[in-house]
Amino acid sequence: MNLDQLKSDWLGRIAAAADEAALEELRVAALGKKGEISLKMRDLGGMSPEERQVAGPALNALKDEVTTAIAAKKAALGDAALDERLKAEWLDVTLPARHRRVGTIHPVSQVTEEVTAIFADMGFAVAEGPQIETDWYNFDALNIPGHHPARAEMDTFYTHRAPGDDRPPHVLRTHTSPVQIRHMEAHGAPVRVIAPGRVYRADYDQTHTPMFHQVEGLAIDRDISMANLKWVLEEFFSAYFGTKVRTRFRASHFPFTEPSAEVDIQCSWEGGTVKVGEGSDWLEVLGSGMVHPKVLQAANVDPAEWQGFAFGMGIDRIAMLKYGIPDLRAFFDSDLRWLRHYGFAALQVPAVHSGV
Ligand code: 2U9
Repeated sequence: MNLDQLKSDWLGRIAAAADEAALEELRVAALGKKGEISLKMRDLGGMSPEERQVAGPALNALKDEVTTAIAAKKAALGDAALDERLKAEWLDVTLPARHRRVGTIHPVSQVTEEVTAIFADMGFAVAEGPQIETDWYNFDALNIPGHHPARAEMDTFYTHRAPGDDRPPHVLRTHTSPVQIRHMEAHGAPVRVIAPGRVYRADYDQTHTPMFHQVEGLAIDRDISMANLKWVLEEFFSAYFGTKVRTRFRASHFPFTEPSAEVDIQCSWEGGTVKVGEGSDWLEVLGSGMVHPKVLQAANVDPAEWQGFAFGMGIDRIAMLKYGIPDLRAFFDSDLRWLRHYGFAALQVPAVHSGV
């Protein structure tokens, strides 16, 4: 047998293999169980020892060479296939990214976060409740009985009742006060909560929208006074506006507080713009007072043991003041240009109010 011929035959066929499948076929044909080289190895058994001594090592060397050539060809075919893929599948990472519009945080959301963080710092938790209320929670519990002019003044939205359904109608809450009644009913005293959220009044002009946002606060304990109220409010406004803000209390009247006070903050008017925390003018921003004993009673809190203050202010209003937004109605127009201009980035920026 001519091993040199056999070797150059196989090496030539291996070198010419077009792909990995063809190469595998060659491997089986040469080295498989019934492969040409394997069969020749089997023939060694029929040889004389002298013949075998010559043919054995020569056949083994041939087998090794063919095995090595197949492995080398396999690696070369793999490299070539990878080169082909790399050529076909390239990606230009320097191309500009596809433009994506990013949303903004609405000023009302931003300010609600700021207000919540400042009051949280003073130990106030956030309470929430339904926006559709019974007239008991919205009015009666707050010492606003059926005949009280405040019910008419508030321009309340009433839900529709089918003819014959004589249950009292529900209302869209006109303030967040019912939240605090529910909170006292559920948890009793002492209390330290704020209630931010949407409220509804049938009113629409340059300074009123039928839906707006309030934050109310309630602190009930054994010895809470108007002095605590004044400190908390000055602390709040100073943190919110980022400068020392003085407050002025004017006697007022609300059904749910006694005594009651409207609160003004110090400001200046120059060139048609208002600046908070400086000057000698005053701007009304808030209503407040000591919670009326009848209101505590309605919420099952004993007014002989507990007392405290409450306050309420418009979130939209203080957002306009801090961020110089001129028209309230634009808040709820969903105009993208307005939202991009007055909206906030969703990044958590370290600040007094952000808790970072
Ligand atoms: C309970 C008891 C009393 C909340 C209060 C005001 C005064 C007030 C207005 C501010 C501007 C509403 O958004 S606004 O129009 N609010 O003047 N709110 S005292 O009194 C409460 C609340 C809850 C249980």
